[in-house]
Amino acid sequence: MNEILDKIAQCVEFGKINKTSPYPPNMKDQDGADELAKRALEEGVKPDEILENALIPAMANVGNKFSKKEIYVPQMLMAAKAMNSAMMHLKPFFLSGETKRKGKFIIGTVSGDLHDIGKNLVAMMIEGGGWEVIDLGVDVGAEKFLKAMDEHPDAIVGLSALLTTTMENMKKIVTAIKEKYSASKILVGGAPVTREYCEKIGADFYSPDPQGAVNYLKQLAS
Ligand code: B1M
Repeated sequence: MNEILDKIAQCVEFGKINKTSPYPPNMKDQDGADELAKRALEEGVKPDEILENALIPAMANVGNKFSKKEIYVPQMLMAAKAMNSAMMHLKPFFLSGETKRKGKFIIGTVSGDLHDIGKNLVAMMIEGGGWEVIDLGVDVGAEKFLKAMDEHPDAIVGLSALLTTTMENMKKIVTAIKEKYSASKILVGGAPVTREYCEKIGADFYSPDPQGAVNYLKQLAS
């Protein structure tokens, strides 16, 4: 069983989606995360074992390498695609409640801002960390965040901002959420955001990269 989990982890870490995908060249014609995850389930491996012992450690390696600048956005996106291809087979078990997730995470890019590449990376790393992600998309205002919080009151919230011009909206959203859900935990990030800004607007945590976000959630869940 360890062998198939190791293979899935390797496919995710190096971005091997399925047998027909040409990337990475040294894994050409080999099964990818897609086929291997399907086979593992058929062989009776539990979905949470695949998540905990293959996808999560692989994505943690990806996150750490990205933080250390050993890999860049394209490699991370390939890893995300490979992870998603495995997740497709696991999701029905999570959605049915048969297998538990660590918690819920609501994420969105703040109102006025349409940048979503960084937000998507954070979302997929957190999903790879075993959380259910509710992705509200881009240009998301306080009202939409509050509506999502009404539906998932114990979710942790993540806000991403890339524009200095609309960064101020992060403050408005944090204030609105904290007014209604004072015990909520809010994580912020994005190129112009800093730890000082996070403290100034009353958010709980700032992470410069996806792995920091995953680590923060892990710490909250333990
Ligand atoms: Co825009 N853009 N853009 N843009 N764009 C920037 C951000 C800019 C710095 C370019 C520049 O002028 N040098 C500049 C902002 C300047 C500023 O505010 N100080 C800018 C501008 C001005 C604009 C427009 C206003 C341009 C115009 O129309 N005149 C316009 C605004 C549209 C709008 O949002 N309303 C605009 C539009 C666009 C495109 C649509 C063309 C496209 C976005 C496509 C998309 O996202 N789907 C785009 C792009 C691609 C960029 C650059 C080139 C790249 C951004 C990116 O994806 N980086 C960017 C310049 C640059 O950064 N070199 C630029 C890669 C991504 C992985 O990094 O998002 O920082 P990042 O995410 C990181 C971390 O920040 C962190 O993790 C990620 C991985 O490490 N992180 C979090 C992010 N969110 C997090 C949340 C967390 C934790 C960590 O917790 C919740």
